[in-house]
Amino acid sequence: MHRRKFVKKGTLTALASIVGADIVFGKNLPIDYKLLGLQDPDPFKMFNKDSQMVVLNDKPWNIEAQAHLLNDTITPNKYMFIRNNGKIPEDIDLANWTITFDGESVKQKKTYSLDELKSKFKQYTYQLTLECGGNGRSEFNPPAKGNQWTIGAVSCATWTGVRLRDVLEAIGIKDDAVYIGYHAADTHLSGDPKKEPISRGVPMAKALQDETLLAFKMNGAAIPLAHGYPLRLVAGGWPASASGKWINGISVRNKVHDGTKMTGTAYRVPCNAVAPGDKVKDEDMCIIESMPVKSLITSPKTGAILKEGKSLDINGHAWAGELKVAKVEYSIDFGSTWKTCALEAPTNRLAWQHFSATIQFPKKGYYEVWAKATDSKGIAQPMVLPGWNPKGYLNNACHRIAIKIS
Ligand SMILES: Nc1nc2c(c(=O)[nH]1)N[C@H]1C(S)=C(S)[C@@H](COP(=O)(O)O)O[C@H]1N2
Ligand SMILES: [Mo]
Repeated sequence: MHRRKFVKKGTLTALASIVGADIVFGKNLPIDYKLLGLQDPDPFKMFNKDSQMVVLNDKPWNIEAQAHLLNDTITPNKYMFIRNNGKIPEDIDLANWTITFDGESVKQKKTYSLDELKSKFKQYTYQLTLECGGNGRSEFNPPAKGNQWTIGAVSCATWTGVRLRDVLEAIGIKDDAVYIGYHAADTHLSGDPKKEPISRGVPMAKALQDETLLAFKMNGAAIPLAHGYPLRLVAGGWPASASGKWINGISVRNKVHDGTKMTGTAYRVPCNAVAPGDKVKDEDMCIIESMPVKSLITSPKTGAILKEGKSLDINGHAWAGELKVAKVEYSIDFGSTWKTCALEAPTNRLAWQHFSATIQFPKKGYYEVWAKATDSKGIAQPMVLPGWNPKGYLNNACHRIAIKIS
């Protein structure tokens, strides 16, 4: 007779503590059996996310919000999207964390500990919009490879830290400085320690803006691990890929930074519009800088049902990269006519702006509420998909929700 091997008692006790309960019939388990409760780590628990968040990928972890989850003025961690290119660093040694400034264009190489950064430089807090360049990618046709973000790869939390500018001025940068590039502690999916999952950056003008921070707090507390603990670059209004998480180095470059995902087609769009599906040469692709104007209706949730005669309050946010949002309008007749929403000023530059409106519907039936923001230069969101591009970036088409009046 075939003899099966069973799990040992010590192993069972250990397993029980991981699944969080006594494994009642554990003695019947074959030795190589994998308990269902152990197979998949629960990302919502692991990252303190709301269970309505949507997991797009687990290797690496990429998780997005839904529109109605983003209703808060300041995005709490539980509703903040996660975008990773590599593996989240483990075993972070806070006491020994350092950041080194180097590159062709620093006067001398310099390393700071976190305590030094915090004590030597003045601290600032800003609310900053971070939107993934690929937010909205799922709608492009022909489709683009990569995480199929719908609308949920945007957040606007408060970030506290020191100004990158103050640190660069203390170190001294040469006149030929053109760009900064970040280096970080996350590891490449291949496991190759020499490869960086991502190492992007921004031109000096953006690096030296008041709001560009080396941040160590998010929403008043230590930055959650998935969002860059213990130190993160935050460059609001630009594709969030420029905001390096877990950073331990900044290189001041005398040319456009050429780190991983700065070159080729990554975070670039055709310099001139192309037809959907066209091949574009690398040299005809331009780096994405300020993000385009966009808005999101965060309340009510799409599909809301309302009694006839009742008015509907809508709420949402609008943002426009480096620019301010000048107006937000809504339409209930598929874009034929538009009415103005109330629009608040941003808390500070590069923070999203809150809008609201009270809507009356003429009679029973199915409606869609569309929202359209216009930036301070008069550029509005398109109602249909904007320019197709090979990697599916910068979809800022109008957001829509369905409403039924019964
Ligand atoms: N070190 C490091 N920084 C990173 C990334 C990364 O993979 N590694 N992803 C970038 C991208 S593409 C985005 S959209 C944002 C996402 O920030 P979040 O996960 O805090 O929302 O982080 C950016 N910074
Ligand atoms: Mo991103």
